[in-house]
Amino acid sequence: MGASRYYVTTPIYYPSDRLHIGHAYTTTIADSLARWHRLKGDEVFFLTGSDEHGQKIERRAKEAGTSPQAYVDAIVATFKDLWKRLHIQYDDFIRTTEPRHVRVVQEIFQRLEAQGDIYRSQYEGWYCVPCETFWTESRLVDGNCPDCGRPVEWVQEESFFFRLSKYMPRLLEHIERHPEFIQPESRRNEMIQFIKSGVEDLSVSRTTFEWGIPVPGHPGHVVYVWIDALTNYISAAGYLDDPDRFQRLWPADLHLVGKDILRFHTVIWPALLMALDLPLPRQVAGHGWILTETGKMSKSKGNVTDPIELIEEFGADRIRYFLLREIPFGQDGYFSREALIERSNADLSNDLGNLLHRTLSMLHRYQEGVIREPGPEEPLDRELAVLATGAFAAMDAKLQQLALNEALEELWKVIRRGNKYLDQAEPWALARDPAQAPRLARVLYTVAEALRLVALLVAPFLPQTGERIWHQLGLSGSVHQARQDQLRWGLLPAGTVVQKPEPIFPRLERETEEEPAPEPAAAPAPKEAPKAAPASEEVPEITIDEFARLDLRLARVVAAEPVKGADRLLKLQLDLGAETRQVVAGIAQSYKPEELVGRQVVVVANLKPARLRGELSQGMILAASGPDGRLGLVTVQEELPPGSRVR
Ligand code: ME8
Repeated sequence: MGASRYYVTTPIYYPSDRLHIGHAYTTTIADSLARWHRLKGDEVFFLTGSDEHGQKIERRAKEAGTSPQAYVDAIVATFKDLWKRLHIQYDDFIRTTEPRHVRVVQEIFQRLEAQGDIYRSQYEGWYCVPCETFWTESRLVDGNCPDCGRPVEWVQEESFFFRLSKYMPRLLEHIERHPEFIQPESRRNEMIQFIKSGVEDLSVSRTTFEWGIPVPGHPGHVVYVWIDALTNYISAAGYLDDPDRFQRLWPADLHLVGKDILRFHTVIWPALLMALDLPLPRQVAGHGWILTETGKMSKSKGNVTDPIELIEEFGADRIRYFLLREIPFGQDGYFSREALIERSNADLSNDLGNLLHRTLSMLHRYQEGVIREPGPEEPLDRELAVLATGAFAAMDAKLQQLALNEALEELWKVIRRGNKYLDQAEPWALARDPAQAPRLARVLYTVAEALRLVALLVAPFLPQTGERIWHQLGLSGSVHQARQDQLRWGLLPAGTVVQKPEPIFPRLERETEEEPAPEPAAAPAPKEAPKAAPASEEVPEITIDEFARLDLRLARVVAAEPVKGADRLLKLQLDLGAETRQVVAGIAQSYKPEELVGRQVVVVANLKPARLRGELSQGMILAASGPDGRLGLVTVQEELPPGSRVR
């Protein structure tokens, strides 16, 4: 796959207010695609910015008692702060008040006027200030704006018009010839219908406000929103300033927008480009809405979720993962804290975090934290290697269709397979036989190497996570510097010293849970710890049938980690032969997690599941408690398969 150039954009957002999670959604998608193309070795240009002119901002600034420029300066600073916290790595941030942009807009206006594509006429119509949109009488709903429902104003003014209608036949032809131009498919059909229903020329100047780019040669007129805003995509690429650079960058590969502004990008923007004799962008893709229980999130409705608060609480990568994984591109999706917590616990803690933790714990426990020269590869190892090396192409194919959620699903197949691989390869059993050292080295090598690939492939989507896995694996440099050629299997060098495992995604407490059930832990709480073994006569006699109701099973501890905020609890993953279970046990004061991995324990397997500190516990492990509260785990003398019945 040869490297090529990749130019991706987000909308330039209005600095009329702070951004919300909906804006973060568009930008996270663009950032992930940009990072993916960097991994592929492409020359990437990822552009975002701010759309700073217009009547709404003029009014807001006035209300705030400040100048429009000072007003937008302050808000744009919050945009940049948000992008930093969300780890958005843009290559350029264009502000429409910058001279490099103003110059392009004025020159374009003049040129279109000179060639007769912009003409002077009279504009009359109903205008919605918050939406900055004109409406014909017939579109009004009860005399109000059909979009936001608020009152419209009658506006009559001299205005310049762009001959939009003239370009519609050419545009239709383009859309029909390039099925990839408008995504998703359903929106493409909508746009075709819209164009066929008849498009009028477009008013492109205003005399009713001042906060805009002056129309050259016509005092009193300022350029109206769309010519000003849309041209950011070429002004930032060096349209007039740097023709060589522009030549290299234009046309853009992807304009990523919300469905609200898809029409402007697929009707007005292509027509403007045609009038300027410039090639059209390869693709314009409109995504769906992030909704909350009160409907579409929007600044004017006041039901917005502040992404900065969420990032502070959950970390950027959990938010990014949720947005990318939960909502299929083009569809609307609900955002809720509950869903975020659930996604994070299931995919990030249980699958990814657990795989990393198990692998590193065992490398420390059995190999002093060193990746050893591996023994011969067996079919089971090959299977994981093939899946992990195939993931890049599988993900790339999904990303070309903008199916980011499915691309992540492809990667999670590798992660889940990695966990299953460990269960099947049983390194804890190999570790007990010195003759198996080369095999053990192979198993741990295989899973660590799979994790190296996971770090590279997850990094475009979850930049901090990729980096943390990379470092915990003991790899040098930054995962973000690595390129596609690093995705070959077997590049992890023997001799690498891995770091101590540090949980990358501690499980989050669910919020709607009832009070936790009493702990079915092996050990009672220290304050209740018996001073001596209770006398048997205190417990009533039972029959053999009553005893038989207990399903006691032998299990092997495959992973153990502390439970956040509970100093007595450990969360254990137990292999019961036919299944793996999670059990939370109150043994943290007697055992360290790393001491437990590989041990045989006895579990009450038919105990009703309970939640402890938000963690699911499916059973209870047995331990004897000594007079000082010290515990002794119950085990069996012989090596027997996990799942063996204890009676
Ligand atoms: O429209 N769900 O700026 P804007 C998902 N300046 N995405 C959402 C969203 C939601 N609930 N709400 C907003 C403008 N967005 C113009 C653009 S481009 C040349 C000019 C996202 O600040 C989505 O990407 O109103 C939408 O298109 C954009 O924010 C609108 O941002």
